[in-house]
Amino acid sequence: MKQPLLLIFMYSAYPVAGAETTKRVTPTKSKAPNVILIYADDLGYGDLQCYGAKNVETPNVNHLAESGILFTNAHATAATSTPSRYSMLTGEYAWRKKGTDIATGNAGMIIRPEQYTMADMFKSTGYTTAAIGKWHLGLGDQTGTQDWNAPLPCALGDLGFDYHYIMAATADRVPCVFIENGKVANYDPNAPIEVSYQKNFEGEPTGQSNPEMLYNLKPSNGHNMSIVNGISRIGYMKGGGKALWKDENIADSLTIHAIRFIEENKNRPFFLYFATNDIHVPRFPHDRFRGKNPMGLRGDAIVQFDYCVGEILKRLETLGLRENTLIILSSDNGPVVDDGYDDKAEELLNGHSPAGPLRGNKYSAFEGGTRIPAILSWPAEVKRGKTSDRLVSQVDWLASLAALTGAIIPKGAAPDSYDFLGSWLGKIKKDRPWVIEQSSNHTMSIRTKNWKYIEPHTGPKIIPGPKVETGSSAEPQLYKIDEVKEVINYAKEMPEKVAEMQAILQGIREGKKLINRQF
Ligand code: NG6
Ligand code: CA
Repeated sequence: MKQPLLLIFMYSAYPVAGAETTKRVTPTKSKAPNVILIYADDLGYGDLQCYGAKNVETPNVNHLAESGILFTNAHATAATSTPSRYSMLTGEYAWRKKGTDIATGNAGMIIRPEQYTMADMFKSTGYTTAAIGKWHLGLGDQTGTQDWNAPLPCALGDLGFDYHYIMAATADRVPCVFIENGKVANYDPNAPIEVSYQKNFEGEPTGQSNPEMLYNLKPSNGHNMSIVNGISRIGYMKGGGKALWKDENIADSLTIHAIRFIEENKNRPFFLYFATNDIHVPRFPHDRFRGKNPMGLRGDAIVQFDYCVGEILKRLETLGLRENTLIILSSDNGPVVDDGYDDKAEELLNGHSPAGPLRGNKYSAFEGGTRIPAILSWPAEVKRGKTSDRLVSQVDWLASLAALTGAIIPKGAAPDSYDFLGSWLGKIKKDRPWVIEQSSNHTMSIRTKNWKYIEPHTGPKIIPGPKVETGSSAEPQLYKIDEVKEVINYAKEMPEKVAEMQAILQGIREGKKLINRQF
């Protein structure tokens, strides 16, 4: 049985191996805070009211932001889910590791059991840990070999999570069942599950062969394979029976499990990775969130996301845990409008700009792909009502939170994660010297506080389905951040700046430690 943390909590007093040490921050009087990471999917820089959205109300997220710090210059490491989550949970850039692009639902576990994760870090200092929601980092030993009717040979329990209740990949990828502690939740022995990303199972309808069965949502691009709950998906599956999810209940189901985990651990420090399905496609929120904004299903999914945040805050409050719970709310990558289902998201934007003033969306090397909303709230220690334009990256959460808990990161683990706890808590005015971003076609960018350099890449300029600008160009691109929209390319005019940015990027590729250890 795990014991509550007994140490007097002084996050600055512990050296963090494998990561940088921040300037000493005033030791806190609080005992180890609970940590909740609310990680939205495809939520853009302009999608929340507190970030300027006009067409949708997000009172709970606004309230969270008012209770802490709203970051205007926070970055995911990649413009799609799998690499972004990989980097965030391991503290290693995904581009250092093969097989970290958008994963299928039958991908083998991408983070290997021997790797160090954020959950391992929390566990090492006595926290109880859980992952609830979208996973998208593979399960089981090897791609395509999983037997979904038996306990999986490796799952999140091997990555430091004491409890998990997850979707294997995304809601638009089979298998459409929740996995609880390595087994299909609510397993139906009368409907054995088979999954293939190669070919359909005989006699099973697909979106392509039986479009008349798509009573909930039709695809606009791809997504025409197995049909579950009147929605066709990517990949083929058979069976599932009563274990199959209903899209309209996913948010409730995840929230209920998250709240149950909080309740069960109210007397000891816990870490909860709450990765919502919202606002990824297929957007099919519950009826009670429908029609509350002019943007149709995409807006409704934002409203549903906000509700889930509210439920968690409410429960923390009634349990008396809110003061000493550190919550970070963010998103895995930038927004997308039409991501493959005919949900009228584009037609109904009504002037809304999902990426706010930024150029580019999900998938893109432009800022909209990776500059994301980020809010930190910890009433016991962090002043309320602040906005921060510190340049910060999600890859640093691991080392920063390790500095907070006093965890020692083993040598060689989390090589790209640095301790910027002071910046995240608003106690030190320090920018990360640079952040690295990876687009969906692996165009690499480096962004400092004032400049952004995008490496030359010969890929197409537009992804046709979602009509997203990739940001790729055969020419080097250099943009001034204070111009907000990346439009005027200064690369030709400023070759020294280009060379300087290239040199940093090259150094990082080679694994050099380029951040000064003392701030
Ligand atoms: C794309 C899917 C898109 C989405 C994305 C992953 C098509 C046409 N598009 O391939 O719908 O699932 O992968 O999104 O299939 S992510 O946020 O999980 O990275
Ligand atoms: Ca995503």
